Amino acid sequence: MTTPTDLPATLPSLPDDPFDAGVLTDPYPFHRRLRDAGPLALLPRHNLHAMGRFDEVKAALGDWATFVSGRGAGLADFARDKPWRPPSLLLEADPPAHTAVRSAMNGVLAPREIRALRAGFTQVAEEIAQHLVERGAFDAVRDLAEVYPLRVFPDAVGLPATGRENLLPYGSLAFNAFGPDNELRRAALASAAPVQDWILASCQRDALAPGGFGARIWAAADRGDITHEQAPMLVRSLLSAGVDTTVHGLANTMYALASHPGQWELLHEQPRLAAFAFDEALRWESPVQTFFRTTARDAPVAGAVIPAGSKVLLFLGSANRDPRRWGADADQFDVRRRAAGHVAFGMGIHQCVGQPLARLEAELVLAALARRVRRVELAGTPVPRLNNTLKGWASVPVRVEPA
Ligand code: OVV
Repeated sequence: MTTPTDLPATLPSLPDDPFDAGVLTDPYPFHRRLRDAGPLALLPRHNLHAMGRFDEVKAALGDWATFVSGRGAGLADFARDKPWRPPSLLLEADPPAHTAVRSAMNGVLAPREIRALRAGFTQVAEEIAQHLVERGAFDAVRDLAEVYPLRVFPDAVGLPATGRENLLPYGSLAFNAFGPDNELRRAALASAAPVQDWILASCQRDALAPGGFGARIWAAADRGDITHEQAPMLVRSLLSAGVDTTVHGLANTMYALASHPGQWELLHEQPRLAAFAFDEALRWESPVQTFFRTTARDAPVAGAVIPAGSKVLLFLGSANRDPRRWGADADQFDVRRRAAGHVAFGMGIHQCVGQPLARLEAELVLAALARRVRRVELAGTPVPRLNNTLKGWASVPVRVEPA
């Protein structure tokens, strides 16, 4: 028996806790060490295998039969640990059960359903942009990123008018809950009960206005595409994954642009770059930084084997800055880059089903601002917002110069 001499006898191991406040605030130095340690590493702190390079992260996301989601997309292993809520029928499911459910949701959120929202969403985007430019200085998180999605998304779903203030806390809870039993997760779960009650009630048929995404999910149940028991759970998926993600995506895009005024100038000269600027921002500072999978069988990765039944942490945000994929300037924010192909929305059968909606929101509000604003700059120190999964900002003060 010979062992290849170019392979390490044991996997590289990093002592870091990727969920500690320091790494969550600035994950990029840790990402570099993780990628440079090898294609596969151990994080003994949480008994995890981890991947931070683009090729391996993408391959694992694509291999749903080996890297399963049904045992949870967070640290908890549903084969052993009780989930904090009934598992998602989309995110935390595998084929064959996942297939019909996903197909129904593809229909509900199909590009042509999304296109029908364009005119109404544009009007709100223009109104908000106009108002912000008149103010001259504003907070790109509190006054923009948290405002626009909440003006358009709940109406598109058909949610009740009262209680919408629960949407952001619920998203924050769902994404914190993927992490380990740390302070962030405990604090989120401690105040969850009233928020969860409102969410559950809002997923029921009689709570949802006709014509919205919620009603369309119930209509799919009436047609027999999904069951009536599945319908409220799928509305819940919209409410879990549809708000905080777009808020963080917009906030991160505004942070990227405000901290790179030359990039804003390019966008102002060519507002049709808005969609590309958003993709590049998703790559450069991915709102969803990580997802877990569980190995359903021994999984060969880069000459090593992850044993069956292991929790594997996939660093999407690190894959999106891997110089092996993006070049030596991977850490640079450049709206002219071809950022398509990033894994900020995931990849494969679980790739974000709400992506067309997220893209529409971002494109419209960024273009509305880009046309009206010649120059953007930071007007104060941005304040990070910590979450076990989401990377983003609590505050990004900016000053804008009208065109
Ligand atoms: C937090 C989150 C992300 C993605 C999907 C879901 C939740 C879901 O509930 O399906």
